[in-house]
Amino acid sequence: MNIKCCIVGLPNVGKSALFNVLTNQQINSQNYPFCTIKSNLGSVNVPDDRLNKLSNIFNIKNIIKSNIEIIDVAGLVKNASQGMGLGNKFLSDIRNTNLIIHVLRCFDNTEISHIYNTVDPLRDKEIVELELQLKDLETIDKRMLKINKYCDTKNLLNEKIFLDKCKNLLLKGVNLNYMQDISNSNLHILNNISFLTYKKSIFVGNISNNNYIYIDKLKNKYSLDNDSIISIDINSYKNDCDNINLLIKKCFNMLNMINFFTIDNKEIHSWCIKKGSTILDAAGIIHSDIKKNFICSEVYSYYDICEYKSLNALKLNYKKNIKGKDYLIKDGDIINIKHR
Ligand SMILES: Nc1nc2c(ncn2[C@@H]2O[C@H](COP(=O)(O)OP(=O)(O)OP(=O)(O)O)[C@@H](O)[C@H]2O)c(=O)[nH]1
Ligand SMILES: [Mg+2]
Repeated sequence: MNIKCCIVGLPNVGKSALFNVLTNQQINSQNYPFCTIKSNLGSVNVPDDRLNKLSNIFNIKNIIKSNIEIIDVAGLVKNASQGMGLGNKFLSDIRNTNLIIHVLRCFDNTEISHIYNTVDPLRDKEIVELELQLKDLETIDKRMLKINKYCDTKNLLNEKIFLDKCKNLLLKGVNLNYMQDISNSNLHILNNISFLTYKKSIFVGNISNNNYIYIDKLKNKYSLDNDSIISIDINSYKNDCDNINLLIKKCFNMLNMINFFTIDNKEIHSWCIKKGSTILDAAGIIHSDIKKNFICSEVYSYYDICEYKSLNALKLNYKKNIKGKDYLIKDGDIINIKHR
């Protein structure tokens, strides 16, 4: 399953620097705004200590980790929606992603320029969010025009009512992901339209010298908990490896993803899947033919494997489970699907 995250923020806040750290690439990251003029693509492995443990137990060196695609989007500025800066054409790069990593400059350094001259991540956050909200308003207006043309069916009428509600929220400066108790049919609309402010987001405060003053301000003003904001010293990331790994894990968890594993003679393969998926969904992620011809699956828990150290010992101790297609995959399940 492909997970895509995009890195957004004002120009020159360290987005490409973060992209390089995450993806191990060397794209241009320079001290001037709009250094990035077209989106960059890369990917990062999801760190998972369990894979090394499985590798030792089964004596298999080849590990295939699950990964997340990362897109480094060009910097957004105030009035990008009216064409300022590089305009808002890059917002379409965000549309196809699952999660927004919003980088905020949280370090003082007069040598690194800031497009608005002062360091103020609270203001910066609101500028970028406003541009995303304006894009969503534009999307709603376009959709409303279409609906008004054909608004004789009940479904479209419901959609119109819901979109009006969304519009009112956006006009008040509220992101659509603040909405609670959304009915299934409205969820369907939100997902179909793929609103930018409905996407999950995580903030990265780019700090230096262990100065958390701006992070604290952000946390206080917006009631952000440790799952929604993380501070990283992007420039000295070698000292900040833990936080980089933490960021990847947080993105993964925020999207409600879990891992399951397959093991054969040659390799240990980690796959990711949405929490609440069935083993049949898992089969489809491995190969559509395996899903089509699914019979049943052996399922072992990671913890049992760590305790008993071999599949044979698990079988002897009745720790092998045979599950049918409706079994809900758990994080860390090791599966061996039988198919025709
Ligand atoms: N001192 C310091 N400089 C940083 C830090 N992070 C990034 N920089 C510098 O800030 C400048 C901008 O970084 P980029 O990664 O190019 O910024 P960007 O957000 O991609 O900018 P655009 O592509 O223009 O939108 C570079 O010179 C980086 O070396 C940091 O944590 N501390
Ligand atoms: Mg850049």
